[in-house]
Amino acid sequence: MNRPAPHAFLVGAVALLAVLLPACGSDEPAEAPPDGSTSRTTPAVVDPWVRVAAAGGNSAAYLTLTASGGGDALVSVSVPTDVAAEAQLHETTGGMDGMDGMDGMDGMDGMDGMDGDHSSGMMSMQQVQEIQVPAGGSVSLEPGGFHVMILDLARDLSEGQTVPVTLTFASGASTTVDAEVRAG
Ligand SMILES: [Cu+2]
Repeated sequence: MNRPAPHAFLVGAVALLAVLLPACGSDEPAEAPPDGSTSRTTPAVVDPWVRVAAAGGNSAAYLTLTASGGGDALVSVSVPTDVAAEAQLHETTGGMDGMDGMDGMDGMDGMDGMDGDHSSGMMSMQQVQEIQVPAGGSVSLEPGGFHVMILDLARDLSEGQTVPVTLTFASGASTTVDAEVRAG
């Protein structure tokens, strides 16, 4: 019996959904903060959201970072422990060989169920050390690309809730945003 457990199927379905969702167009840059005159302004966080998921599983957060001044880089992320055990910076790629990044991610065991399903495309992702925000530009964390991986959820994430996500930058600055839970 190779039938995946129901929760494993759900993870696979969510992963597949992430692949199928069209990439959002580039968002308009946010307006500069009031004190945007300095070159080391913390990047602005635009439209943060988190995908609906069940306790015990994984989720992902998406947002756009806009640097009105000098560039910066997102170097770490965290969520409260009553939300999930861990958050990581990840990048999804279209390759078939990136599964090494999944080491230790017990919650992703269900991805095995997608092995051999080459016809629908395979999502692979890996942890990244940083996500660059170009000076005067922006970078989008969106389905199919960079994302904040949220591992081992302590509770259900239901549509309409918000999750505080803390972003720390190479400059040393950190900011916490409330990401809205959406079906995706
Ligand atoms: Cu991920």
